[in-house]
Amino acid sequence: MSEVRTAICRFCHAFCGVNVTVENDRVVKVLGDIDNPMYHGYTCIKGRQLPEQHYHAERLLAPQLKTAGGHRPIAYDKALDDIAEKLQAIVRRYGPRSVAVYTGTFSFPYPLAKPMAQALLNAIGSPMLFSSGSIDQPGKPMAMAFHGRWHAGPQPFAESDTWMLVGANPVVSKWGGIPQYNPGKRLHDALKRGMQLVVIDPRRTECARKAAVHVQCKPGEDPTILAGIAHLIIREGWVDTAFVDAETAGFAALKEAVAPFTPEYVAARAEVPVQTLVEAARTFATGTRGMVTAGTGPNMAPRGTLTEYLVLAINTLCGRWLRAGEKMPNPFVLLPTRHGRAQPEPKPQAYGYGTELRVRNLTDNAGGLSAAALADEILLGGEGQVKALFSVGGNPLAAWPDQLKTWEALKHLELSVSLDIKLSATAKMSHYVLPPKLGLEVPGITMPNEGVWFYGLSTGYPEPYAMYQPALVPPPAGSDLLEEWQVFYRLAQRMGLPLTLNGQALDMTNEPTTDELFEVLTAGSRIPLGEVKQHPHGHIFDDPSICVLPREADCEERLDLGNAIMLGELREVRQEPTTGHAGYRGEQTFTHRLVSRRLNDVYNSSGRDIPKLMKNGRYNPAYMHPDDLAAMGLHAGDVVEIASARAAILGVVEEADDVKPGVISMAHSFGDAPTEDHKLFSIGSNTGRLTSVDEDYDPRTGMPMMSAIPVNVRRGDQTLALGS
Ligand SMILES: Nc1nc2c(c(=O)[nH]1)N[C@H]1C(S)=C(S)[C@@H](COP(=O)(O)OP(=O)(O)OC[C@H]3O[C@@H](n4cnc5c(=O)[nH]c(N)nc54)[C@H](O)[C@@H]3O)O[C@H]1N2
Ligand SMILES: Nc1nc2c(c(=O)[nH]1)N[C@H]1C(S)=C(S)[C@@H](COP(=O)(O)OP(=O)(O)OC[C@H]3O[C@@H](n4cnc5c(=O)[nH]c(N)nc54)[C@H](O)[C@@H]3O)O[C@H]1N2
Ligand code: SF4
Ligand SMILES: [Mo]
Repeated sequence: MSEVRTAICRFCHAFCGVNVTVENDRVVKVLGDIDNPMYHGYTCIKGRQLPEQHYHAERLLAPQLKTAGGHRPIAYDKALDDIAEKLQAIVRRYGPRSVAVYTGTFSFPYPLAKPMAQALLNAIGSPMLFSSGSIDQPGKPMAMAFHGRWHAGPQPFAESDTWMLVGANPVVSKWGGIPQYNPGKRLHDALKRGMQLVVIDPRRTECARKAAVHVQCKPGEDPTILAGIAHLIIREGWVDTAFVDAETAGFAALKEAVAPFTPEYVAARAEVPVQTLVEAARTFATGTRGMVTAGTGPNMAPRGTLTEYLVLAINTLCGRWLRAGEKMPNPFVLLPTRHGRAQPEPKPQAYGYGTELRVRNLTDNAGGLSAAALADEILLGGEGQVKALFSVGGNPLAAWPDQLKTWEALKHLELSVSLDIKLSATAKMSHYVLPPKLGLEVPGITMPNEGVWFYGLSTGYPEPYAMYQPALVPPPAGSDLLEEWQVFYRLAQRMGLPLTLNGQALDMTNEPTTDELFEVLTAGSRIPLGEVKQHPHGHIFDDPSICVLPREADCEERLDLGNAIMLGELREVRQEPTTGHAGYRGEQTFTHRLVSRRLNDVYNSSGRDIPKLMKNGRYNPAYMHPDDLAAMGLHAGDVVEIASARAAILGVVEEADDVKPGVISMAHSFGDAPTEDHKLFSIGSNTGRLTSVDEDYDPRTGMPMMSAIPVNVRRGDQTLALGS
């Protein structure tokens, strides 16, 4: 029997609405759902591989215990008994803080995973919850805390006539800037309407090719470029003075701080023509509606927080925030109603509160506890040392910065547990690997993409869309699997600890169902979950009556254009050398800068083992401009050594005329432990190894330099091309 059901693709965070063909309890085909009102039938090549992902030969179908002879299957009940006992012993011996949880990319699609892990940590009394968001774009919430959040939010993409993307490529990444739900169509429609797009990126990306102005800059110069754009906006009189006068403080300080960033200075330093820079500023500022948004590139380059702050400042200078009476684009569906107000929110404390980490004076901060400090927390002896680590849908050895340190740290743990579908680079090092059920085997809701609203300037769904998906197929026959949340619930049961979810105490005797917990998670939602369930293709729960409310009479908040910390950093930027590749430290010179990027066919470290996603190769090429290759006598396929101040990796060069000369563009989360480096051609190499968590980092978020990394390139060991 064959039937077609609708589902939420959870291969990535974009959650496309898809049609799934099920035969004899197995998924056989996945295509886009043309009747879905948010995605309109879109899928990408990854999503169409959900059957291959679900029935992959290397998918773990039972928990694994690490033994001297490798990982061996073990029953879930037994694994959880053992882990609970070990956890209790560790807490008794070293205290609650010795237990840490890291939630990675694949905790996002399963919205109960992180809150349940958090609930267990709370019950144990450990504050040590870290997420991949802290090594992604922690500068976004940090800058928002400095500048202030406009309660009603930004102007929507669909109504804008101009837009600026700074180091983001949403058409491929399906992440911020253009709403990430079929972004290609949204961009196409916007350009047809006449939108003028500006892209600032060292690579002529898929988005840059559609831009009216592409600023193909030297990487790492975003604070300089954005200060230059703010300078032009002020100098040319493009400021929305009514808005700035009424809603902001600190304009004079900003004006003074950007004054030295003349177009000539910026253009020379960022290696772009003066005219292009002026055009970029003019195109954005003389449009009537639209936002500047930044992506991972500049957020991972030095001073990501400052970049995000200047992004906010430019939007504010141009008054690009929703005003009273305008329709709220998305008043939420599965979250409580958002009645936007045309006023700034009170600014939260940005950093310096809550848990203190034991290294680099880091504290809790708006961007969350820094996962970049977790390796040190494991390695550094003394009170509070982390002894047990759970990785939930993450791959620290592949994804964390400073891979050599991470490698040492993971070897150091007394208890390491990976919740993963396969023996990833990290799982291979873990004492226990606990495999979960996958997306089509468990219920799902689109709520996480509503929550994206709170992440910096991102908006999540541009309209009040929601969808629920029931479990569609059973997990493979004979498997022994649990959902991620169940692992934490059952550990708590075994440890006799009570758990609280969304303020509600859970029944610790009779295990609730996922659907019951979804009800707890969505309590108070604008639309009841039960109503969302009535719409198998997803639905836009529009309510045109929900409009932006006026400023409250007693509101005294103002957006801060003159934050002293940020403008102090900007003055430091102006003191830096303007040529070469000296990086944060300035004591060495380098030939190139290595930048981050996403590849369409893989998702961080996922997908590289699925045949249709491997057709472009299994490694992460080191993309370089043909002139750079010619100058070094290199050809596509040659092995190079790429050396930063921290370490060296090997790469396989690929010719790419869309990359600016002097730049190497390379994807992250490839490779494995250093002992596997000879497999370069089948596993790629790890750019995280080039970064240093304790030399080049943001002092408040702990975010290390993970893009625009100064490196030297030279010919490497060509025999590897034969070996792997
Ligand atoms: N140098 C450098 N480093 C970077 C970046 C960069 O650009 N450059 N990017 C950073 C960013 S933005 C991020 S978000 C992080 C990502 O950091 P991580 O999230 O730690 O890394 P991933 O590779 O996404 O790990 C996801 C893991 O989840 C597993 N998995 C797949 N499906 C499921 C599932 O359904 N359930 C569970 N439990 N597990 C599953 C996969 O097998 C994989 O091992 O990396 C960061 N690191
Ligand atoms: N197919 C696919 N999709 C993904 C992922 C994936 O691995 N594959 N990863 C997911 C994750 S975890 C995230 S966080 C999002 C990220 O989503 P995006 O932020 O859109 O990430 P990228 O596509 O890497 O775009 C970053 C851009 O920044 C540019 N860049 C690098 N350094 C600099 C710099 O110093 N300055 C400037 N101006 N630009 C710079 C790069 O050339 C690149 O084009 O994507 C998600 N989506
Ligand atoms: S973009 Fe691709 S992988 Fe991501 S949800 Fe959509 S179909 Fe799935
Ligand atoms: Mo990310």
